Amino acid sequence: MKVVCPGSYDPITMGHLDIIARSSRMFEEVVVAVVHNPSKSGRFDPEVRADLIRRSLAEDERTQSAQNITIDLVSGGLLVDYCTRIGAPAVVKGLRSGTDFAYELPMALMNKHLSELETIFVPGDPKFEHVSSSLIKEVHGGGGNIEGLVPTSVLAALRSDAA
Ligand code: COD
Repeated sequence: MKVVCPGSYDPITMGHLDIIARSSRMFEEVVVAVVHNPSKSGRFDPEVRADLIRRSLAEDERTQSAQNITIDLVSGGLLVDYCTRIGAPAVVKGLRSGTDFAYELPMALMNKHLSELETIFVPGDPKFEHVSSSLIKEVHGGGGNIEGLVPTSVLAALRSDAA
């Protein structure tokens, strides 16, 4: 089955990478979709986010030789329409906590309602339960140590961005 791992990935973290790596073991094809809202500016441009994902996949021994992972940019529109267009019947979402579930469940039900798109929830690795892109940016911006929580290429990009 072809699945989509959608997210903002601004930037990719070790939590995201873990979900992508595990998805690539479970499914034939995994599309990592960088979904961005053209009217909102993130910390990194969508193309840079995609490039950081590509570098992160190359760094991780679970994904560096995986042949079934592709990266795509999705600008505006509904996720269900994108998934229909590329022929993916399901999305994979990582869950860190009950709060994530409460946030994700209405989206999952809406996507099912709109076009029978299924959502597969994968429990996140507890090591990365406290990790989100927004906290990474905040902690790094305040001078905190985020080593081990993001791939090396992301750490380098955050450091050079701040320079
Ligand atoms: N461990 C495990 N999973 C994690 C971790 C972690 N440490 N960090 C993040 N994740 C999971 C998140 O739970 C989420 O499932 C996924 O990774 C992506 O996370 P983010 O933060 O990069 O992305 P979000 O949550 O900002 O992305 C939301 C979407 C862009 C996927 C969503 O808003 C969407 O589908 N938008 C498209 C428009 C649309 O269709 N809207 C209607 C929806 S019903």
